[in-house]
Amino acid sequence: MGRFKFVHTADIHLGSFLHADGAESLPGLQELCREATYRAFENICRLAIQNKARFLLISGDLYDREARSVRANRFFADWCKRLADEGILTFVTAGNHDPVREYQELFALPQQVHLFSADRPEIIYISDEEGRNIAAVAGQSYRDKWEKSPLHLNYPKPEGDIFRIAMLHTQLESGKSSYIPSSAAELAECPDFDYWALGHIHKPQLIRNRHPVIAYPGSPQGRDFGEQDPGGCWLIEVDGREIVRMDYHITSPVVYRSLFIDIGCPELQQADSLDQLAEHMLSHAQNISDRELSDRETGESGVPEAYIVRWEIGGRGPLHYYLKNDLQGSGQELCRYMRDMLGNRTPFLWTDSVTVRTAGPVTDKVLERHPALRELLDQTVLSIQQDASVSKQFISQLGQAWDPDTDYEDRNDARLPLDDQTLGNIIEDASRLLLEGLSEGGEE
Ligand SMILES: [Mn+2]
Repeated sequence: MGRFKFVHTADIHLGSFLHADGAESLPGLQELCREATYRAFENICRLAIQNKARFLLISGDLYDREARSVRANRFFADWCKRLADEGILTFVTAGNHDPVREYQELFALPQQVHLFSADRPEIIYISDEEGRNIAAVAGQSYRDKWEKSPLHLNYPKPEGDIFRIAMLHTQLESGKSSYIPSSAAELAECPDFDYWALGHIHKPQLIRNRHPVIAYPGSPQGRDFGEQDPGGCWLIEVDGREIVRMDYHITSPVVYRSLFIDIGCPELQQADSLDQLAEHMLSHAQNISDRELSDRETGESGVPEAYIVRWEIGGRGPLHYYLKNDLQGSGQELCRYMRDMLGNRTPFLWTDSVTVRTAGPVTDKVLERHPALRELLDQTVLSIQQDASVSKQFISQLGQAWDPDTDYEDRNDARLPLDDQTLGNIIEDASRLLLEGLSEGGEE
């Protein structure tokens, strides 16, 4: 029985540019935003080499339609050669962002690389140094940006008592999915495979931790605030038909993070200037990156190198009176200050934006004095959150700018995505304005 290691990645979107507001003012950051997906892939290849992996699996979306470039092709070809020199095979299935119809490698790839066909399912056998088969990998590529048929149902059945892998780029949604309809239960029941190497969902997830194991590696480098977890890949060790070890390794040089500061927290309750708020933000930033670094036991050396941070200042407290006359201006000034203070440390932390959405403590007093008003307000908020028809009516009144369909793949860039958190913020702002209006009208 064979003992070997392999690496599983997907959704690299090689060549994509990371977005960070104001990055153009800092050449080092702009460079990092341009290089991050390349660096993440390089970290994956180095991990495979260091651990003497037998092969690397890329389960779709190696490239991104918009970002595909001569450089991305060259970079991939170069790394495939280095992997091949180390005896490491590379298996690629094309996904919805790099379907075979648009797929073209501009540089020759070594024969140790296999791109699965879109015409039919294939199965490839992998042998050890003595020529004995140790594993089989089944897969099929997307031909077009949508793949509505369950390709995996036609995967050939592997032969022999060896480790059997199926690669699949799927949303893991049964029914009418445009990205290979399938379900976790269906994959788990399939007796033909020991490991489902999935791709498409950008968040790392171990869907099933017992035989057959089902896992998404996630995107090795997030590209915006919708992808806040540090990304990486799976390093898996197999003995015969069993996975004996499975570790997630962080590979992303850049991590996106939303941070919330509550002006009602004990440290800020007595604050009497915006300096104290700025200081509080600085110490918060320090704690975040320190904690992240110490937790990162399986991270590759040198990652993450940078955090791109979006701050939200909220809650109720006296600091509101220092902010309220110019909420937007306060946010911009705090943003400028944080960029100046945090740009020169390692890992460095870049402030993308600061949004101020605070309320004065007076609103609490209004509510205390009018329990019926509190109840009415609470009821209204609850019914918007829980009653689908009320929620729909409320959203329709917000106007055409908002798009409640927040599916990552089919997003309409001309409209603003209205996710649950944004909707919650709008409701909170409306409640605050209502209460402030009441208190200014003599209620205090
Ligand atoms: Mn995809």
